[in-house]
Amino acid sequence: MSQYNNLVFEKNDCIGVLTINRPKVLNALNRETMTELKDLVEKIAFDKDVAVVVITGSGDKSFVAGADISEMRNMSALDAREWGKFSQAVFNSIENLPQPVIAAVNGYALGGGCELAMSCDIRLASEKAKFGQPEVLLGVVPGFAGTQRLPRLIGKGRAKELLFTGDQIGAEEAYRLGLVNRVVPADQLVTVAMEMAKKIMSRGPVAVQLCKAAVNEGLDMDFESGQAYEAEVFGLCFATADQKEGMTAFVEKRKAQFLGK
Ligand code: CO8
Repeated sequence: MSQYNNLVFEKNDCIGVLTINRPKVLNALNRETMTELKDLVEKIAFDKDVAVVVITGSGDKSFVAGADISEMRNMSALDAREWGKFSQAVFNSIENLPQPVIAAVNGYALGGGCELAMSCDIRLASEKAKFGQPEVLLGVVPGFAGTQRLPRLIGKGRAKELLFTGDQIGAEEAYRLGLVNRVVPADQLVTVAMEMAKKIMSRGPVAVQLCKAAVNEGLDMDFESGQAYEAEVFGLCFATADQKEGMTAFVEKRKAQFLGK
């Protein structure tokens, strides 16, 4: 599946590793990359050989240093609006992939890079990673849902400080704010991401996907509707082989062998 100019996608024992690959511009997202990302994510959604996705950036300096400023600078207002809408939809499709998605943030995650990381389910940061929404330094606002996902992740006040100042923060500060799940030494980032992916894969795969759906859908609902949705999903689990296997294995004091159905 690596027919892309700006993406590399490799499958490793049902872990799909997606690398944004424009290292000369610190993996900045241009239209071609975003279009490739849309295509690849659509394929991954239906790929039964991909149980977990890891997204990272090429090279040791940057995850993604934002949208491509050179390409964007001369856009008309209407083009910029369409570019923003298109990219928001691509990031939504990542957030809503059935499979869990781990961002392995190996360096700069600025602007669209921070927004890409936030559309993933879990963020692991190298100790060298830097996060920020520097759009106001360029005279614009975040356009790939940063004004929406950042406050939902770290709270309104802290998000506003980052959005208004455009300051970059290091990995430890990002961890303190709740923007990342874990900070790991740079040379262990991919290993830790793969270990986490393997651990998630060893759990009931249908249950993991339904957990993701319940959290994502539920957060867009009022609490009672979210609970009702959870009850439906909980019931649905009892129509799966994985539920029978998981509970039987517990009673029989053995490790469950899930089939993912
Ligand atoms: N776009 C295009 N090129 C970039 C970008 C980028 N976002 N980031 C880096 N590059 C390029 C540089 O121009 C440079 O190219 P060249 O070698 O040809 O001069 C190369 O990558 C290496 O970068 P630097 O020499 O600048 O490397 P440094 O180590 O000195 O600095 C930084 C690294 C701090 C990451 C610096 O490159 C930087 O500040 N980059 C821009 C970060 C930024 O502002 N990102 C936000 C962009 S805006 C955005 O993402 C959201 C916009 C919303 C879109 C809404 C739809 C319309």
